[in-house]
Amino acid sequence: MAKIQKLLKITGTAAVSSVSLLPCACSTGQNADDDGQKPLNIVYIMCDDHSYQTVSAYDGRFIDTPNIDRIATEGVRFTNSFVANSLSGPSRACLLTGKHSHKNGFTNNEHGIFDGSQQTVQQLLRDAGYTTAMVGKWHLVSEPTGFDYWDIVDGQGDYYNPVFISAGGRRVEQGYVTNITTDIALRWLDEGRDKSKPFCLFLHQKAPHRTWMPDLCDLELYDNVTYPLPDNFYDDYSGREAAGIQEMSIIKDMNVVYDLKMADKENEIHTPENPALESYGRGMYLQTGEFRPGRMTAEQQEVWDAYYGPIIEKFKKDNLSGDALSEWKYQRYMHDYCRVIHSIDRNVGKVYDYLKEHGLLENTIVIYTSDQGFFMGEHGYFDKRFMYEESFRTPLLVRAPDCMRNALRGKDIDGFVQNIDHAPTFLELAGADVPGDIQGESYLSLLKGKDRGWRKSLYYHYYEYPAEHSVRRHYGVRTNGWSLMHFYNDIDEWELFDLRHDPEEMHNIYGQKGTERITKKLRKELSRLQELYDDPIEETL
Ligand code: SGN
Ligand code: CA
Repeated sequence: MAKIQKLLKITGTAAVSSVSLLPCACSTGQNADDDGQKPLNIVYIMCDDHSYQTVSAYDGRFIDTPNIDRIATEGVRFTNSFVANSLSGPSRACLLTGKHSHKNGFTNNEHGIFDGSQQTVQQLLRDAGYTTAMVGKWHLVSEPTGFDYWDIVDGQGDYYNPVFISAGGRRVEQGYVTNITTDIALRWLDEGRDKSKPFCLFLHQKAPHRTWMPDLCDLELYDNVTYPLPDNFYDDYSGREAAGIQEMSIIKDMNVVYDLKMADKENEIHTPENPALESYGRGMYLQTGEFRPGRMTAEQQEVWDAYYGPIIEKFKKDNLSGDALSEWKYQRYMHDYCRVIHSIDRNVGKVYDYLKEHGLLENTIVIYTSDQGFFMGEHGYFDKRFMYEESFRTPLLVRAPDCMRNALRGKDIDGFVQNIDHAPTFLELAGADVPGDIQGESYLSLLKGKDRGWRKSLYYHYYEYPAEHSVRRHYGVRTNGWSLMHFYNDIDEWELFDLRHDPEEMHNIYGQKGTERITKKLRKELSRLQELYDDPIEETL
C-alpha cells in the first residue's frame, strides 16, 4: 500500500487531473427562459458498458456512485430505459439518428461504417442554431460529421496514454482516459465553443469497457470488498439454447491473463478458458492492446506491477480450480470494473461542478447513460448483446434544468424509453421540428409528467453473429410483464419469459401449455412493431 502511494506521488498520477479552466465569460447564457420554451444546453454523458447494477441510484449492492446519483436525486431516474441493439457502434448510430439499426445502416461493429451524410441529430441541432461537440468514444469508423468540434479516441480507445483523433490529426494524450476525455470536454465548454449559441455536448467515455483497467490512483480501492455472487452465476442454461452456446462466460471464457491481468514474469500462467487463447501467457499479453510496448510509461507500468505483482504471486501459489477459480475470477472482475466506475463517477462530479460554478446548471439538461447494459456475472456472463434484461436495459438519469425540474425532482419515470428517443428529445428541447422519419419519441412529455399515449412495448434487434462472444442474432418484443425473443441464423429458437415471476429469465416457457394466448398476443405485437419500424423479418429460416 505505502509503496503504491509513494509511486503514485512519483508519477504524479492524481485523482483529479490538472486541466486549468479559465474563468468563464458567459454565465447562464441567453438561451433559456423561465418556462423552458427557449432552447436549452444539453450535456449528454454516455459511458461504454456501464451496467445499471453498478449505479447506486439503481442498485446499492456493489458500489456507491454519489456523483452520478446526484443527477437522479436532483432530476429523475428512468426505471425502464432500454437500447435497440445492445452493442456500441449500433447503439451510437441509434442515438445520433433516432432510428433503429436497419434504418441507420449500422447494424454491427464488425462490418459497420456509419454513413455520416445521413440525417443526424447533431446536424439538425446545428441547423437550429446550436453549437455541437463530440468528445471521447465514437466507434462509428467514418469521420464524425455535423459537429463544430470533435475529438475522439481511436476505435475502442486505450485506458492509458490514449490516442485522440481530431480534425487536426492524431496525437497521444498522457494519462488516464476518463480524466483526459472529461478535461477535453470541459476545455471545449470553457474555451472552445461559440458562447453566443446554446450547446450540445456529447461526452462519451471509453470506460468501463473491457479490459476494465482502473486509474492508478484507484488500484487498491475496494480491495477488502467481497462482491455477492449472483443467484444464477452457475446457470446451466437448460431450456435456453442460445443462452448456453455463447462465449461470454466468466467461468469458461474470461481469460485470467488477458482480462484479469495475471501476467506473470516467469510466463508460467497459461489460460485454459478459451482454446483460441490457450497460450495466452505474459509473452502474448505484453504484445497486445493496452500492454504492447510503449503504451504505458515506465512509471505507470511500475505502479501497475507493484499492485498486480503480489496478486499474481498469490494466484500462482493458490493454484485454484473449479468453483474456487470461477469465484476468484468473478471477484477480480468486479474489483477492476468497480474501480473503473469510481473514476467515472469522480469525473461526472467534475462536470457537475464545472456547470455549477459557471452558472450553467440552471439552463442545461444533463443526461447520464451508457451505450448498453452489461452482465455482472448474471447467468455467469460478462459482456452484453443479449435481449436479456441486464444488457437490454441501460441506466438513464436526467437532471432537467431549474426551469423544468421542480415538479419532478427525485422522481422515477417508468415509461419505456429507448436510445432512439434521445434525438427527438433533443430536437424538441431545441425548439426544432422532429423529422417524420425519426423512429424514436421525444421523452420530454415524460419529463413534464405526462405519459398519456406513451408506448407500451419495445422492439429489439441484434445482428452481430458470427462474431466474438457468439451471441446468436435475435429480435424480440418486450412489454410490461413479458419478453419474447427469436434467435435466428444458424439456430431457430424462441424464448418467452414471464418477467413478473421470473425476472432473472431462467425459465423459457415458450411453447408450454397455458402460454398460447400470451404468445399469440406478443407475436402479434412483434409483427406490429416490425411493420411500424419497417423491419420485415423472414420467420422461416
Ligand atoms: C471488443 C471486446 C469484446 C466486446 C466488443 C464489443 N473484446 O471486441 O469483449 O464485446 O469489443 O464491445 S476486447 O478483447 O477487444 O476487449 S462494444 O461495447 O464496443 O460494442
Ligand atoms: Ca459498449
